[in-house]
Order: sequence, then structure tokens, then C-alpha cells
Amino acid sequence: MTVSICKPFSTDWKPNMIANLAFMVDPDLDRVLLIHKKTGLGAGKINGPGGKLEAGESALESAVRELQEELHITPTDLEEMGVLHFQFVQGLALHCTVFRGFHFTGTPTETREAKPEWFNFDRIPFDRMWQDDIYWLPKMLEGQKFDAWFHFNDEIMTGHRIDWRICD
Ligand code: 8DG
Repeated sequence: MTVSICKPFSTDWKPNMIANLAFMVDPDLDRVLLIHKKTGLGAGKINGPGGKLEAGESALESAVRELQEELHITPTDLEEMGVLHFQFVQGLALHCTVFRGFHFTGTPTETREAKPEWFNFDRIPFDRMWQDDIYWLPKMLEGQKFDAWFHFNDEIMTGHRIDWRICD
């Protein structure tokens, strides 16, 4: 399979879905809190907690709500790390803000939407995740900020481009 490097989308690209992802990191144990996603887009995969924005929410407010709903935890120090842009040939145009945080209150708890599991940084199960994640997740967990663009045909990534931010 050939995966081409895609240019950032044209300036008139507009998302038709806005979502977010939030990765809680435990730096003492070099591990990240992921979920077995049970519902929604990507059900059956392992991913970070997250979901779609609701009306009137900021990306940060939405990420906090998703962690509360999916895992019954409340993050206290989420920081925006990057933006993922996805264009699917089927029509989905998705803008996804990525957050990272270190502290939360509550205990990660399985819900109808998600089952939590901590993964060591060197044991992240990329073969059970979206195909783009291996391109940006490891460096993002280390603290590198980024902007990324991906083309997908259903679940197959057909093109990618990642710009690592030099400063924020
Ligand atoms: P629902 O309850 O309203 O049905 O859904 P939701 O929970 O609000 O939204 P969702 O279907 O879970 O939203 C899709 C999530 O999947 C969102 O957090 C973004 C994330 N996601 C993609 N594509 C990719 C990808 O390629 N990589 C990663 N890591 N996450 C992705 O949609």
C-alpha cells in the first residue's frame, strides 16, 4: 500500500464534525490512560478519551466533559497540544483538538462508552488504534505540539502530513 504525503487541505476546507481527544499522562510511571472505545466513531478501537463538541462548548470544556462522561474523572490541567484534520473520501471532514494533562480527580471507571486502561509509553497498542496515531502520539506524549492533516478512505489512511510546532 502506498501512503502519500498530503498537503494541508485547501484554505476553504471546512470541518463538518468538531471533536477532541484528551490524554492523561502519568510521568512517574511513563504511562498514558487510554480507552477501549465501546460506542461512536472508532468503536472497537483503542483511543484516547474524547468525542464531539456540543453546542456552545469550547474544545477544552468538551474534553473535560468527555473525560467525566466516559471515565468519571475530572482533569485539572489539560493543555492543548495540537490539531488533527481528517478528510475522508466518504465526506467526513473532522477537526480534532488534542489535549494532554497530568492530573485529575476521581478514579478511572468503566462506563457504557469506554473501558479505561493504562499503557506504558513503549507498549501502546498501535495495531488496535487509528492508523494515523503512531505518527503523532509518541512525540505529543513527550510534549511536542503539532498540526496534522490526514486523508482516509474508510479506516485506511491514504495520506498524511504533520508539522511540528517550533514554538507555541
Ligand atoms: P456520540 O456519543 O455522540 O455517538 O459520539 P461521541 O462520543 O461524542 O463522539 P465520538 O464518536 O466518540 O467521536 C469520535 C472520536 O474519535 C473523537 O474523539 C475523535 C476520535 N477520532 C476520530 N478519528 C481519529 C483518529 O484517526 N485518531 C484518533 N486518535 N482519534 C480519532 O474520529
